[in-house]
Amino acid sequence: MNLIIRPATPFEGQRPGTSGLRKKVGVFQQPGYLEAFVQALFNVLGDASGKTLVVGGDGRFYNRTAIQTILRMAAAHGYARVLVGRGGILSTPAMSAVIRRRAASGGIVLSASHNPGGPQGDFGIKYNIANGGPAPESVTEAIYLHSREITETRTVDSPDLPLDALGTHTLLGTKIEIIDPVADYCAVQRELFDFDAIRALFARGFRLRLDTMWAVGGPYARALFEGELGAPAGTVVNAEPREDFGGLHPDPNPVNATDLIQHMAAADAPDMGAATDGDADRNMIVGRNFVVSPSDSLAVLAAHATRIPGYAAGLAGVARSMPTSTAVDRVAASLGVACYETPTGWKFFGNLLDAGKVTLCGEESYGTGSNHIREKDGLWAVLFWLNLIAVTGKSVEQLVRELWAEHGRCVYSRHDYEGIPTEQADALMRELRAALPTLPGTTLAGEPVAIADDFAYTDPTDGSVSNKQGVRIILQSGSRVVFRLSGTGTEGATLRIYLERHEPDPARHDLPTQQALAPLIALAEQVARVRHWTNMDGPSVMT
Ligand code: VG1
Ligand code: CO
Repeated sequence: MNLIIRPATPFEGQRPGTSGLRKKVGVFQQPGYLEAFVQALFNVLGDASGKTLVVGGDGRFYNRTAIQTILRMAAAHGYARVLVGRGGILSTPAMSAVIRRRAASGGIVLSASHNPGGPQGDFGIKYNIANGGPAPESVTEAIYLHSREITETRTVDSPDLPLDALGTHTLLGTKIEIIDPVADYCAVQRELFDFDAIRALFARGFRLRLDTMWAVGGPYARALFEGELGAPAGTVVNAEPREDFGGLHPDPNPVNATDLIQHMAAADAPDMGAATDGDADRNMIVGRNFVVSPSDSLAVLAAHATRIPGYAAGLAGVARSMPTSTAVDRVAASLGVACYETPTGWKFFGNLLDAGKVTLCGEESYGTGSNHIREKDGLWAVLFWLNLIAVTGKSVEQLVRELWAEHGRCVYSRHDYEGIPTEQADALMRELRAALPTLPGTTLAGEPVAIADDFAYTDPTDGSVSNKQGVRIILQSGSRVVFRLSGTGTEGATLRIYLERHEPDPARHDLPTQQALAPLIALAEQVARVRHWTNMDGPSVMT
């Protein structure tokens, strides 16, 4: 077996976005494309001797090919050990768990998460650091800069390794271990939740429908819920990971998980429904004919955290991404703990978690998690809800309604305008940013504008600054509209408009969300000329 050094030329646009580098599969299939990015990563990471790397992905099309390429390159780079999930499988939270439990120096996740898969779909790659979390911007920017200066890539001339059986192989001097992809993950969950209480809940006939959307969550959910926790077979549906996610969009929201929503609205609906995304880090929680908004879910978990063994000592603090609703802020205030507001993307929670400043964190995009790992964790959220239901005897809907009764309801919606020509989307944001200084003090949606700015974040632990993280228009009452462009798409631009209004009056908690937000929707149109720039009559997705 020999080391091979190949001359290489840089590819355009290998800048990681909100969560790694995501492109159409065809882009990754270009000869040398993946190699150039991985070499840039290894160049940034430097000396690998004595170090352990973890590799795995969500099983989508191109996962296996990419993993074989990466294993050869990791050997050429001199890693002591590489751990690979059997079949090339590791959900994003499982990757985080493996890195932490096995003291690895980092891991490479192959996933485009909630983006569609298959030969015509998307592929992605992301690096996680030794704490188990996504690399911070300083690292992702360094990778991008190196990708522009690549002159050679290094690999070894070895045949593909058998990924489907546990075992150990040697490539050059590197030990490659094929590991059980679910064991470490399940061990982490066992330390946090009262499995006996959840087991007893299922034994009493509680019915859960858990839709893993033909994605990587399936094997984890089967092992945990139908295996250890005794839920009846068939609790987990769409559980066999497929390379194309069954041709569906593995994004657990009411628009894409329509099958689950229908089941939960039926006369014989189960007690609780849940869904996870492509790489199983997102979750949607549904009660009987009752969809829980992700921001409310985070707030409910925070409010009741001490009922869960892993959080019995209380919360150090909480964090949410800026566009996420302020429901959790209200809970944090009543608990007397700090609430941090970060830019979009899980990488911004890592430092806060490492510093012990926060215990729970979450995003409006169906992401919830805690200090148990450094990624959001879809099945963790399902376990948390089940544990809460088991110990409180309350339904999903009751738990949310109690939150609203105590703190008021943060009525919330996100409007996505997908596939806009990039120039048009940039022009909208430019015009909006230019108008910001003129807005404070003016009246919009019948209220004075209190703040109109572009969100900037200074990390409280390392002082790093992230600018231009989303335009916010906040009215005197706290109602707000936020505009930002997605950093995970692969075609054109996606404009996200986030709308939030606090409703203290319980008599108005059941107003249809879009109706309750109508004045803010009109405000968005007025200040950003959304129809003009997008050339669309309305959002392509509303969640
Ligand atoms: C989206 C979400 C963001 C999330 C990110 C990764 O990013 O808005 O909250 O962290 O996806 O989630 P953007 O830039 O498209 O708005 V996942 O589950 O795709 O890794
Ligand atoms: Co995901």
